[in-house]
Amino acid sequence: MQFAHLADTHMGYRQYGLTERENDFFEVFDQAIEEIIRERPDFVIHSGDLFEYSRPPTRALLTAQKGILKLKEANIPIYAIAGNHDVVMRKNALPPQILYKDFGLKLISPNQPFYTVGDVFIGGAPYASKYHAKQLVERLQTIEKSSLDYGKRILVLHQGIDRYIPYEYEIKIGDVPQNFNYCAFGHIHERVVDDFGEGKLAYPGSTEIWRSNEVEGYRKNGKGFYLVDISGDMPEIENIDLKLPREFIKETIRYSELQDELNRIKEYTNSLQRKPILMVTVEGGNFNRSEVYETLNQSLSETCLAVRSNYRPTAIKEDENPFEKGKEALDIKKMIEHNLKDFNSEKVTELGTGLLKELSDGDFKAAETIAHNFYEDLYDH
Ligand SMILES: [Mn+2]
Repeated sequence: MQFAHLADTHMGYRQYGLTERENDFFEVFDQAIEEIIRERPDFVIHSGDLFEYSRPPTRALLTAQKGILKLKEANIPIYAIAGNHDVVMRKNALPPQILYKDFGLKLISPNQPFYTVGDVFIGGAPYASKYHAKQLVERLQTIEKSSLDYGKRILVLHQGIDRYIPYEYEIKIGDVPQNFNYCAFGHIHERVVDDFGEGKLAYPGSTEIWRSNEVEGYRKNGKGFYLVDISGDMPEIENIDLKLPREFIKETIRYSELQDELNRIKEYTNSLQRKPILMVTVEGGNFNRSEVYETLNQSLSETCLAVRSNYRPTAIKEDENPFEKGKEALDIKKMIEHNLKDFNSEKVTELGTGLLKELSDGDFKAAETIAHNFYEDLYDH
C-alpha cells in the first residue's frame, strides 16, 4: 500500500510580481502530477496550501483541475485539507478545494473529518490558527478515537509544531496524537521526516522556492514530495525530487571587484536555458548604493529574470546620517519605479510612489485616499 504525500504547492503565487514565477509554480505542479502517475500509488494526500489564496486566480484553479482530472483518469484518489493560505476564515465557508469534489478530490474538513479505504484510515483537519488550537486539539482526540479500529492510520494536518518552528507554531508536539502510522503534515516548507509515536511524522515541504530563505534547504535536500509505503510495521519514505524550472543564485561580491564579478555572473547567467533569479549582496568599500543598484540592473537585467540586491558598505561612522541628502541612501522612489515598470502602467507607478510619499510623511488618510482612488479607477474598466 503506497501513497504520495505532497503539500504547499502555492499555485497562484506570483513571486516578485512576475508572470514567469507564477508559471513556474504551475509547471512544477504539473511535474508532480506526472511523477505521481508514473509511480502509480494507491492514493495521494495533499496537506494544504494547494493555492496561495483562498480565492485563487483562474489559471491556478484550472491547473489544479487538470492535474486532479489526470489523477482521476489514472484512478488515483486525492485526499486534501485546506492550509493557512487556502483556508477561508469565515465560519462555514468553503475552501477552493471543494470545487474538485466531482473530479475525485476528497476534502477532509470538520464536516467530514475522515475517510476509510478498507483497513486504512485517513483523517485530519484544516489549518487552525494558534487562537483555535485548543479546539483543534480536542478535534484530534475525537479523530484518534475514530481511527483505533483500523490497521493503518494516517493523520493529515497543516500546522506548525513547536519542535520545528519554536517561534511560530500553533500546536506543540505533545498535542499530536501518537497512535498514527504516518502524520502527513504541511506548512513548513523544508523537508522533515521524524520518528513519531507509532510511526513517522513528515513535512514534504513546498514544491517551489516560495521564499528566498528556502534556497539553502533546496540545495541540501531538494524539493518535491514523498512516496510512502505503509505496508510494513514502519512506513518507508522515498524522496521524489522535482526539477525546478529555474535557478536561484545567491552571490556576495566585494565592491572593489564589482565589474569583474558582474562579468562573471553575466557570462554564467547567459549560459542558462531559463533566466535565473539573482540575489546579490555587495559589500565592503564606500559606495553609493543607488549607483551600484543601477549598475547591477544595467549589466544583469537581460540575463536574469529578477535581480534582488542588498548592500553592506563599510560601516558608516555613527555621527553620519546615511539618509542625509546627497549621501549614499537608496533612492527608494527610483527603486519603486524600476520594480513597477513591468506593469507598464503609469497608474501603478503613481500608486507606488504616492503611497511611499504619504506613508513616509505619516499621512495615512492621504495614503488611504490614493489606494481607494486607484481601485475605483481599476474597477471602472
Ligand atoms: Mn505554505
